[in-house]
Amino acid sequence: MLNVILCGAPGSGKGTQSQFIVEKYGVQHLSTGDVLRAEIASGSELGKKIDNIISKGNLVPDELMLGVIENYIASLPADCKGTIFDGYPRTVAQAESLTSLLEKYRMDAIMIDLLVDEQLLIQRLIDRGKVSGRADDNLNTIRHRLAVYHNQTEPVAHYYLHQGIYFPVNGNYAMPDVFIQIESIIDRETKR
Ligand code: B4P
Repeated sequence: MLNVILCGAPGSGKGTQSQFIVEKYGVQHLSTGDVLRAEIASGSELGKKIDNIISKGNLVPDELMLGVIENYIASLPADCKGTIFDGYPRTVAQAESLTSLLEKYRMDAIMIDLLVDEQLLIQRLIDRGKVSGRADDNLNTIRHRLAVYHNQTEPVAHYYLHQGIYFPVNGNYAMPDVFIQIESIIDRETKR
């Protein structure tokens, strides 16, 4: 089973690379960002609360995210080839919860960290904002999201480094060239 925890700053290409991984390896894709946006689109009371948080560039509370992940893992089909955890965990508390859940279900994982220069991240998100209509893809919110990333999400890399499953990737290149690096890590690590 192939479980990949795909991390990186906003706009680092997590969603983009997840699609390539799904196509090549036939695994499931869990994007916590997509799950949250679907809840917003449903117009529920919860969705309104989430919208208020995301549009300001903040992270949704850990307890809420844990519920999403628990439900997801518990409902995986028996013949599942694995999962891309796209955008989860974003805090050390989320990483600890995910470790406990994976242990409970006897699942292994590797963590791939997409590293991209800050100027490029900002440019990509501004470009995406022109077509995505996402409330969080504007310059002020992008700057705040990057600050949140440095404060709350970057420590997650150290957490996985200590666990010995941390694999950095240079995400500054064109999409197919980023995927070549990811492929080589997955192919090498799944042969072990
Ligand atoms: P996400 O939906 O995860 O989105 P993201 O970080 O903004 O973007 P991603 O890295 O997926 O970039 P993409 O491939 O689209 O999060 C949104 C929000 O949801 C968060 O800010 C937070 O509020 C909330 N949230 C989500 N998960 C949470 C959690 N676990 N806990 C709490 N809150 C949570 O790429 C960006 C753009 O760049 C695209 O237009 C793409 O085409 C382009 N691009 C990608 N790779 C490129 C490349 N190599 N070269 C050129 N362009 C590239």
